[in-house]
Amino acid sequence: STLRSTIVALAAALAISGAATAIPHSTPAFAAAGVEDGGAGCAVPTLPDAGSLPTTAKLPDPFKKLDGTRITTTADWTCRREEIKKLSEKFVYGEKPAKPQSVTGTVSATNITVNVSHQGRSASFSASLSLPSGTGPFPAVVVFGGFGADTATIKAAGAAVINYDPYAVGKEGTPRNNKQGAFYTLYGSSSPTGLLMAWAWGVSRIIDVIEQSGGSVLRADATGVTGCSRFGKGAFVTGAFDERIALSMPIESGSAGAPIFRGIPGEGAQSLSSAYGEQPWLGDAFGTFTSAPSRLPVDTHEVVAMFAPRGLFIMDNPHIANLGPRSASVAALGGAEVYKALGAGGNITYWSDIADGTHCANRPEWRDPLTQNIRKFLVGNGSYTGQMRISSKAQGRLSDWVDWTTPVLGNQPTTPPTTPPTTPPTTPPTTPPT
Ligand code: MCU
Repeated sequence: STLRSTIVALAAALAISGAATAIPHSTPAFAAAGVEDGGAGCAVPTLPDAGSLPTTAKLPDPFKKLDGTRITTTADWTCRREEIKKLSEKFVYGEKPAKPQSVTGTVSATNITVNVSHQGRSASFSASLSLPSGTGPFPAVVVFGGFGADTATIKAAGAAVINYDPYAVGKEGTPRNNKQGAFYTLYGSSSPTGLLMAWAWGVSRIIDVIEQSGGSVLRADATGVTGCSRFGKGAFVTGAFDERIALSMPIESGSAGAPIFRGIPGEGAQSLSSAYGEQPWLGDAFGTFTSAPSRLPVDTHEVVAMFAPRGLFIMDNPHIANLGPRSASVAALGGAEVYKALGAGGNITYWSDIADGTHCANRPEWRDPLTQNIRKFLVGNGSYTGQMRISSKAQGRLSDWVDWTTPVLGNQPTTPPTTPPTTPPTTPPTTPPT
């Protein structure tokens, strides 16, 4: 189609212009920003009311601002991203509060403790830490829950593993009007914010503690996040909403994770009402959209875009339609258009080309891209180029879902990090296992 060839032509043009500003491969191509939300200062217009949203069968245009005009420069992305953030907080996940009044804690070689307090309410949680071999300070990957992530490969690639128990921050099994866990201790058990965003907030507070710890054990500028299934949903939301996270690796996340909401009913994935009702993962406000996702003013391709230009490696399982892998591939392809427009098309990978259909299995196909992504975005010694490795079993077609084209953005720098990226360690990487 015309649209498809336009996108291809634009992508080619961008690939050429991108080559002129090549970044040395010995440093991460794009360091994470030093702040959780670089667009916090943007003046976002009033958001629409839930009751007045039009039905839009196709995916919203990620480049189109709330005022109806499209962004024209890469610098414009910061405030457009903030609009997407606010829309997805209001209609999908619930609000993520900024850093509370007090965050304190410790980082030892084996443990991280976090104490938070806000307006007279306090809570604490901790996470065990497992260091790789070699000499620190190390990058670290926050691993949600105890399954599905290949922690051996993460450590062999040179990153520490932070074992995060999301249930300490947001418990499952509670009704929406009596949510529990550290987040809800601070913000109230009837907070409309869902568990995924509560979990995301908890990871952000761990990063606060790492930042404040003096940097002898862990590097604050090299944090990753991963998890499988419900914890893949958590890893997806966590990485999207904290720009300090340099690499996010959601695995088989399913409905309420990466898949476009609009594609889930047609694909026969876990229904939106099932995902909304099973656990309070999504925010309370999502309740009015479970049977009308085409009224959402935002979809997950734009949540994917919120990661840009940071590292994103989405792992998915094409053998289980309930996970919505076709809809997840559309989210990745749609979000990748924003990566390309920012000149960072090589920073996103979607990989569902795997043999074993077992949910959350340890997969040989992902070992190499996992290692490569960790080296590039966390350790700082890699030169991996991201790819769309979509299984023929569950291939979404972006052209079925979009009626917008990808703009050529003016050549302003992308959101500059507030602090210069740290010089990567000069020690050679440890030899990977064979
Ligand atoms: C894919 O994630 C979920 C799924 O949404 C749930 O319906 C099911 O109960 O659990 C999956 C999961 O977390 O498996 C470990």
